[in-house]
Amino acid sequence: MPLLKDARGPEGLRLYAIGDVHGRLDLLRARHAAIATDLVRRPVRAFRVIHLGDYVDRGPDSAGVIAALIEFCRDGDGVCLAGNHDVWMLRFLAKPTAANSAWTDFGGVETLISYGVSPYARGMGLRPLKALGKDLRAALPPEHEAFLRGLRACERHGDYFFAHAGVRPGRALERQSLSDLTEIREPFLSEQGDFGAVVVHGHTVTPEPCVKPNRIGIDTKAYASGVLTCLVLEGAEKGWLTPEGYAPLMCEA
Ligand SMILES: [Mn+2]
Repeated sequence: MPLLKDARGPEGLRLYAIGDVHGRLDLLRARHAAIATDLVRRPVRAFRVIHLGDYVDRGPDSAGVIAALIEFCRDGDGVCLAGNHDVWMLRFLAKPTAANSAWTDFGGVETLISYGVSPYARGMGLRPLKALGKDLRAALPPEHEAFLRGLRACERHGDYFFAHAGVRPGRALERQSLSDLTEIREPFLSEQGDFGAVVVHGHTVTPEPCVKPNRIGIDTKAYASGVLTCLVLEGAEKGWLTPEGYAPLMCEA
């Protein structure tokens, strides 16, 4: 399987991959607008916008992000992969107990607020998890829950494999587990070998996109940095969507 410098996507299909959004509706909207502009400037037969997961938590408007993604993906040109935060939210919804408190501990509080649920007791700590779960259940529109349940674990196009966190080295791409696809860091990040495709992922924050011969990481911590990275792949071409437009990726990898 080719490494990045020789990797190719399917002919005639432009792939846009967007990193971890984490409640930043403003940045997601700007990215979608930039894609629309790019498609006018550089028309293409077909395109697909692959969102790499972690739509909720940390940033201010998770509810708005989910509503925008539902709308954006309606016409079939967009797809949304599952991130660990999205999975955690669903688990909390199903069972709001200490076993699933990773969600409220790592940014879920902001998501609750975005759905109009107040997470704190007056001047005190978090309200009981059970009560939060009940209020979230009441506040969450059914189509938002259906969106979260419908997230895909991964997607492959040509020589590229897309997943939120990465893959387990040594295991076939078709046999990866949901927990690895949505949560893995090591030994994926240090692996220098060929995964069977170039893996495009988010989840692990880097100040700049991380371009390696066997993977591209594009989580640039949008919720805090304001930079929501968008990778563009088309045939043998690789590049970025910058505020100024399309910029080719110089690739020695
Ligand atoms: Mn993540």
